[in-house]
Amino acid sequence: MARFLGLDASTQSLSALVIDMDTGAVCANQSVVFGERLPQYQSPKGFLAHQNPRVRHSDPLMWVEALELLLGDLAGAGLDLGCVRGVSGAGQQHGSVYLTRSFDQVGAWSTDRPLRDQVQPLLSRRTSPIWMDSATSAECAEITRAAGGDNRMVALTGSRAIERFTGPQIRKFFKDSPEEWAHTCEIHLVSSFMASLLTAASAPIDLGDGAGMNLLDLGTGTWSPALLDATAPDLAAKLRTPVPCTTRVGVVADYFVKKYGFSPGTPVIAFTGDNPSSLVGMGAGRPGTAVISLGTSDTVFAAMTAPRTDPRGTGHVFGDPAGGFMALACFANGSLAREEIAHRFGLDWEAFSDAILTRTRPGNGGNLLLPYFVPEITPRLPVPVVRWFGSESFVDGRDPYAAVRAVVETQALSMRLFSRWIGEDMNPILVTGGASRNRGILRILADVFQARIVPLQVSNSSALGAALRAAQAVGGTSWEELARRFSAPANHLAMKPDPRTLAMYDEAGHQLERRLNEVLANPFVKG
Ligand code: XUL
Repeated sequence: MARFLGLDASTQSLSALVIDMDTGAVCANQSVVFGERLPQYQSPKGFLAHQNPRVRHSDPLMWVEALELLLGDLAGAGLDLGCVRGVSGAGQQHGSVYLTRSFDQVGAWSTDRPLRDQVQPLLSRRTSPIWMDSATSAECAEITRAAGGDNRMVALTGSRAIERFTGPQIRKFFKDSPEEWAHTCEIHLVSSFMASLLTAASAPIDLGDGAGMNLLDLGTGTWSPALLDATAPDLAAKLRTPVPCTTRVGVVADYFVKKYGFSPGTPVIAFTGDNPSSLVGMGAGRPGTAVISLGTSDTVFAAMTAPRTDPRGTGHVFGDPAGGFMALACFANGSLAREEIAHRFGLDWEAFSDAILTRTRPGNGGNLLLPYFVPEITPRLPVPVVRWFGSESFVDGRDPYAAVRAVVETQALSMRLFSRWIGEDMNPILVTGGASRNRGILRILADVFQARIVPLQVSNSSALGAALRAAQAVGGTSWEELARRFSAPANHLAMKPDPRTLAMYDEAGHQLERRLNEVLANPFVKG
């Protein structure tokens, strides 16, 4: 039996998906939701509470415990992990883990003690800044200055210096915590950290996720000496050489063989970022298909036919696991903003969808909401901004249905606005993530983008992408064949655009841009 396991360490959960090459089936698809299974970490949404909304950290030990729980669940559900021929994984991008000793110095995990207890003494920093953290504006400015300006940053790394990116986060740690910094000998992304746990060795960062650090020279595929210097002293010594994400980085450690039944010598392929992994999971690793991912963050991405960067400075270029590069725009107020509105008005997801499909009309009678409940990445808003414009009942919070349509229309319109630079074909658009089965949300995406919106059969495209990457690297199956077998679109769930809404959404897009410009000019003023 040729089976491949893909893991996905996302913001709110750790998931596993197993594909079977013989039958073409997904034979396991399971998650551990941190808030539910690991309440002791006090991270109901996957991160620790902090009074400053710009600070967002998680406890890396929560991810370690989740790995054990998840493998235990799989084995407990009767899945024979001994049949797995290769493992790869994905992680929320940009988050970083800091160690006092290299995983290589640890050698092997002891089966006498839980993994968590063995990892704890290795941490030089108790918490990990994650992609939602935006507390590094000063460091971004310092790095940009040292590197020679925004344009130089973009030319080198594909992105401006960005608050959540790992380089500025590393610089802040070095500046704020000199003692812990002095004890740090190795730095990992969430992806390479998870791969290191699994192999009991220091796994290198891959080029896909590495591109989200403001440290990688995209032209050479190596760390940029100028950016390493601009970020922190001796940084080169704390990072392993980055590798293409098809690289075999080790084998599943003895600990997991003994405890969960993996076969000895099971190869582990480099882990990458959740978005690059999702790109191949969606069967979109080759240019020609754009993807919208509706998760904790919403992202719009596509494999690139030609090198391009975002003149507005909010978009990014990452490595595409299938070769070349991918373009991406990321929005922090994704599912958390939708949940906020649903929760505030006591609506379940069916009622949420119904509010769009049957109770409100495109354009929302002119009602408009800026739904930035947490600091926003795109456009760059350093503080939460929530503003209601329109009818009295809407502004006063007495119109739940209009509020639902308003949050989704603004999300879709701003995805369209801020992904134009990507310049790739945007019809059809594949859609993935938790909200990709919500018909109301698909309706608005189809009309705003005037494109056919197509969900996948499998909803966890990042874990699927990880399993496919393992199959490609270990089994040698081509990307095309893997996509044909496992990334089938659910055409019966596709949503077609209504051309009558075109002019109205163009106008709504202008309105939104006008409101955003007002707020961007002075985000700290209360509306
Ligand atoms: C991408 C980004 C997010 C995280 C969340 O740049 O910050 O999409 O990867 O998982």
